[in-house]
Amino acid sequence: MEQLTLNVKGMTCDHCQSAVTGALKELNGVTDVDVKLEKGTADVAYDESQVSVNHMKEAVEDQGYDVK
Ligand SMILES: [Cu+2]
Repeated sequence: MEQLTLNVKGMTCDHCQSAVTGALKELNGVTDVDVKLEKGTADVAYDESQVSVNHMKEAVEDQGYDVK
């Protein structure tokens, strides 16, 4: 199991927070997500054999946010 923090740009409210959380939790291999609205971060625990970092970035970008 791996852990990383994505920097997510553009989240402004609770809706954004749940959109990002939901997009990440939908991915196979993602086991835990903690999105911090004020900090603009998403802490993700995941199984690296099932999901890649690029996959996570794409999922968040598909919701309309930028990932650094
Ligand atoms: Cu919002």
